Amino acid sequence: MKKILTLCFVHDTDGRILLGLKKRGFGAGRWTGFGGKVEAGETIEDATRRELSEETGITAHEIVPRGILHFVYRHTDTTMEVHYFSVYAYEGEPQETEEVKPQWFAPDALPLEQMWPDDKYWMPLYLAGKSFEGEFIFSDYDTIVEHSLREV
Ligand code: 6U4
Repeated sequence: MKKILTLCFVHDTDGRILLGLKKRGFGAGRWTGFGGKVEAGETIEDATRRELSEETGITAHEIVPRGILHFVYRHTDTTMEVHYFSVYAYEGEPQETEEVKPQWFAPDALPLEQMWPDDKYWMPLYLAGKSFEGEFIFSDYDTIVEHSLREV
């Protein structure tokens, strides 16, 4: 089964990046950007804004597309097509919700060991302002068995 999802990272004017500690559900215990499934009748951009607002209370003024990654979770027979975005202009202050605890990080001090294992590969491209495309094949949620990644 293939799912379409979104993921966005918010940046403040001091160059910090907002991550959320997922408290429950898929990816619980990991620091990630904000996002989720695209619902019926919604565009990918709509879903990106909605998930950011639901998970942090922030309203994005503009979302900038940054790339697409495919995650194949062989052990669950699931493929996720995840659309990445950046947010530089927004309204509101991040609030903790039942699902996510938000926290600002300096880009050179991201908690990579508590993030998805693929983040080490694509995050340097993301932070360098590049757009990217790739695929990561997992044998379990902690183990990447194959991957491809390119700048676009
Ligand atoms: P529900 O349970 O309906 O609230 P929803 O919030 O719609 O779920 P969820 O939490 O399943 O969706 O979304 C998973 C999030 O995790 C998406 O933003 C995509 C992201 N994601 C999944 N695998 C990832 C990976 N390997 N690396 C990564 N983000 C990943 O950086």
